Amino acid sequence: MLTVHHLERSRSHRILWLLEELAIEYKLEIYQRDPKTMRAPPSLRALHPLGKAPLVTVDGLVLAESGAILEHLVERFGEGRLRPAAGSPEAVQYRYWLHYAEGSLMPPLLVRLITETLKKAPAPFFIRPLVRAIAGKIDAGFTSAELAAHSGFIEEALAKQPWFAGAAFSAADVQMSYPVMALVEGGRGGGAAMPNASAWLARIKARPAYQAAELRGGPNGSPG
Ligand SMILES: N[C@@H](CCC(=O)N[C@@H](CS)C(=O)NCC(=O)O)C(=O)O
Repeated sequence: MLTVHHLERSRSHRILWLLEELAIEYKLEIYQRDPKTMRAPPSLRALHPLGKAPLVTVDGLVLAESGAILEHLVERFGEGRLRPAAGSPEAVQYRYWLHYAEGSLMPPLLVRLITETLKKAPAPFFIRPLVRAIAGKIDAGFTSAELAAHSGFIEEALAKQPWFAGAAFSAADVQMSYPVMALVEGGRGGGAAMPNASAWLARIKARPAYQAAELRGGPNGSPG
């Protein structure tokens, strides 16, 4: 039996969604975030030393890292679905976006989450302006320009084709869903309009499998 260890409102929605797309049966274990810190519960550490979601147990293995899990599940259960044919130009794009989501796009999004948290964090009144100034400097010197560049890059990619790997929906779209939602719906892209990414988000949310994953695992999206 395949088990998905799913943390509420997290990246692990992607795994549920992929399995719904493939119509593969799975057992679902749902974990709640700590209401104060929003961190995962320690029980996830019993499965994997880093204690992060998603985790999947299958064939006697514990799998971590969402892109690696998606690739493994598509290879193991996909029977050719949700990935371009090996050796095709689309397969190159597919691999690129599968890695780009966590490797390039998530880091500046995480920095933005930290600077936003710092700006709102309770602090003694005499320290507050300093904390805000430091967070503002990080954003001005790094985060804002990085996220604007990523937003433009994604807009350009989706202007050429409806899905990240080309004309067909694939697991690369599943992997890109979490950071693109943070950029567009979380307002972390700097406020510039992203019509192509917004239209793509509407297309993914209209998919029955996306909706089925939300019915089983709860609403998608980052908690912060
Ligand atoms: N790059 C990893 C990131 C895993 C990760 O950071 N997961 C978050 C959920 S969105 C988590 O478990 N956060 C809770 C915590 O770190 O305590 C992946 O894509 O699987």
